[in-house]
Amino acid sequence: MSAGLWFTELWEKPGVSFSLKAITQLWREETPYQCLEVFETENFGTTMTLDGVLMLTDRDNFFYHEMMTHMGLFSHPNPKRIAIIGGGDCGSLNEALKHDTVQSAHLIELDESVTRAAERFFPDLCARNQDPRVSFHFTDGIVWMENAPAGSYDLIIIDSTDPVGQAARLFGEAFYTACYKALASPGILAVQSESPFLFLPLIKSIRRNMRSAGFAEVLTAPFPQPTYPSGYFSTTLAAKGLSFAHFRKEDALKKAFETQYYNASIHEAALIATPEFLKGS
Ligand code: SPD
Repeated sequence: MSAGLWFTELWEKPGVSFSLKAITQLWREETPYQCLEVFETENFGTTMTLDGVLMLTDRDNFFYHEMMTHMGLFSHPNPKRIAIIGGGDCGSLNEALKHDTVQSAHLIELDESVTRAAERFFPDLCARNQDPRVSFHFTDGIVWMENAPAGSYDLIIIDSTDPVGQAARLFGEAFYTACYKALASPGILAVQSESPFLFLPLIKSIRRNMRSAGFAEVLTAPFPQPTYPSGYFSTTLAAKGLSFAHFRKEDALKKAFETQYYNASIHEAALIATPEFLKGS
């Protein structure tokens, strides 16, 4: 044990916790939706938590945001119109806007306070917020997708919190059906699908729900995420009118922007190197 200020995220089920040594608490706000806190930590930089659950740290958010965005963007032949549901910290938005093909990016976040805090404490993630391709919509993402014109997006990214409370609906068949309709063909839905090690039944239900919603192909790509429970996370993608086997490998190989984790080989590996325990779901 060691003294000082620690942030601890505790999960009664499956009985795990994760802690980061903090230097100071920079912000605490009861928003209309949740408790938003920002800490300066000893080794992971600035960290945002929502209702006691870690959302991102300066140091390791690149794994998550790069895999949540570039897998889908390089799997689509010409992704122009994208929507991000959640993702108010703007990390996924920042990555997606690195793609020149993107002509419009709608960020639909329920809690505006998350974006305001990100602008203040995570300026790097918000570096592209003034890009003319971006529009912010602080409203319910489920209602937004239910009302979206058919075929209006090429890629929808669900950068949500965990499937607890209201957010659980973002993992259900009804929502995926609304996304399916809002997607053009070809079109891709990319969702955060939690830890394959701790929450495999959830991943199976996500994949099942995607298929029931009409998506022909589903791909789960695991990746490291040191500060999420188990240190292992995943994104699950669903395809409408395309196959994940044919991603834009050449474009990924000569991408005109830097990444810290994603590259063409990581992408290819996700297609061919499925861990045994993830197969068959
Ligand atoms: N267990 C936490 C999972 C949170 C996933 N979303 C993080 C938001 C980062 N943009």
